[in-house]
Amino acid sequence: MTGKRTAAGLGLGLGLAVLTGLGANAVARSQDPLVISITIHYSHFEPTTVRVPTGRPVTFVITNTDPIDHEWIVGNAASHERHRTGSEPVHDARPTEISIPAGTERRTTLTFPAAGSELFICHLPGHEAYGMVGTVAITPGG
Ligand SMILES: [Cu+2]
Repeated sequence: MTGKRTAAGLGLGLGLAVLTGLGANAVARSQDPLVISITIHYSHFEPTTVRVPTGRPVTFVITNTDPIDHEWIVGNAASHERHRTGSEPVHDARPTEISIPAGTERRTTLTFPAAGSELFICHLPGHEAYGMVGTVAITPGG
């Protein structure tokens, strides 16, 4: 019993060590991921604009309340153009491309290096035209 608890504690410790990078406690707090929740309802994102700072991990918690599957793909204009003509049915390998099956929640953590704006779009057929588009506004972080 105690052996199991110790192993779990070790795993947690290792996870925290990874999250805080080089173990510099002074900066650990500002490097904790910022959590942003996005809900999908009636094939629309809510909110449609989210604001993030540069250089800080951001965990997006995306909840699909619809009875159909959706995607959340974030990137610049070029990456979206690639997805409009692409044929990948399911996304899981990249943190910028998430498939959210009907009635489920998915999380992804990203860091935006440069200020500016990117779009998040569902590229399933017809969904972008229906309005499944949102904006990530990226401002210089402290
Ligand atoms: Cu969709």
